[in-house]
Amino acid sequence: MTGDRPVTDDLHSARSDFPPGFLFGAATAAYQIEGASFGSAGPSHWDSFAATPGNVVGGDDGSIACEHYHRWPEDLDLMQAAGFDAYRFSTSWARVMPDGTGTPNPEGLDFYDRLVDGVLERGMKPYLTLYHWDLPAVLAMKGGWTNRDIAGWFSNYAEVVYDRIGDRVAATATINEPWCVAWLSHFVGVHAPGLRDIRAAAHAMHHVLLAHGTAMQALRAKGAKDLGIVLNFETASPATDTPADIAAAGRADAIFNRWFIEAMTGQGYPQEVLDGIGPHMPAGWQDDLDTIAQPLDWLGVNYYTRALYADAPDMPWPACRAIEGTLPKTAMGWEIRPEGLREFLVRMGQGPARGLPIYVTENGMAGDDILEGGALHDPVRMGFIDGHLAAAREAIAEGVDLRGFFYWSLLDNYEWAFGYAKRFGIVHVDYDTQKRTPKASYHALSRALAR
Ligand code: IFM
Repeated sequence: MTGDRPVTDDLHSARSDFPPGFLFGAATAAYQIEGASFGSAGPSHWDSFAATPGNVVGGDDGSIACEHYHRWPEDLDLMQAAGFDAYRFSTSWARVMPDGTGTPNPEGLDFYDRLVDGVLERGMKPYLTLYHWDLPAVLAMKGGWTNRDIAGWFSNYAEVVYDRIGDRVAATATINEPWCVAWLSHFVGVHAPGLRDIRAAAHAMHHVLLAHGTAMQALRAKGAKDLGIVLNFETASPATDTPADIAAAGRADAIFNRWFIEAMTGQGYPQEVLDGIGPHMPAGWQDDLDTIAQPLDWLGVNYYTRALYADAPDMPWPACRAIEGTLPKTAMGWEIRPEGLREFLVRMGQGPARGLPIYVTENGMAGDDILEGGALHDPVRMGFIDGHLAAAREAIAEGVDLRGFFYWSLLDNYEWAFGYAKRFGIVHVDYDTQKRTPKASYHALSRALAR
């Protein structure tokens, strides 16, 4: 068992346990599934990051991935057959605009046009994310997210995508997981562009929000509706109840869970983070706070796990050391703690996102999945899903305006620095043959959606 629930063949939750109109979906992202080598896409900074020895397990890249670029009808058929209501996907900036700016790639726009129509034809709602990390390499060479010009580059790209498919998508998120775009990629250094530089990180932490706000303004000016953003949240627990560890967890919480939502909802940046990165911020950042605080129509919450932090006075700011926890873990080594989902939904719904519809835009786990006799039994994932659906129901019972739940991910796919070594899908992908095999969790979810 896991996810704090006993495992049976069926999930405990059913569609009928959720409010009428609640959306169930699955999520993917362009670079992780499409195959970046198809359709005249330009190179992205993930291609160059992956081509650099030591960055990605096995040196894997997204050039072929799940070949969704060609196999999307089969993948959407799987979604439809499971009874999903919505498909969350991303457009690739490098596919749409190989040069980052300027003339779009007609093959790229045609692909997303067909995809959106395919989602609609199958009776599902398309949920678009404009940026899920495939920054055109040419823009990375100009400093990428550390360059203030990215606000204009991004909003031009957003307008191009809107002009082509904006009339048919149910909702649009500007950016997926700005914490990963900025902090994980420029401070921790494990995602492209792989920097470990507090000044670059501070600039990216600000510019990712400036780009969001600028694109929101540009899209609104075109009449776009249902605009939001997808943030990832991770519980930051103190390793002990000492004041020092509690303060360390507070710093981690401010970086991960407060910086983005507080700025976007007009509260400015948390002082706990400015204490560290303030001296490295771009000049005049205060003047951008109004642009950043554009009204949102909805908030996407991605939740996977929690982390434990101890004070580390021997280290520079933020002087936190991650401590291994003792809860059951996924194949990523991430602790399984469904109550964290309820906590974040309530924290957002009763706090900065009060009054906004909220979606769980990602939740899922990587498992040690093995195909046996053409089938894949993944009871741990079923327990994980069950536990998190129960947490979502509890949040709704506490008054959170939760409108939907997207499982991450539909397919096993390219898990960034882990290459193809981690499998999050409810559908198994054989990367040699591209054969898709629905896992037991897919079938269990499908039965739950029919009940
Ligand atoms: O695969 C990623 C996804 O791209 C963004 N959210 C977390 C997932 C699992 O690591």
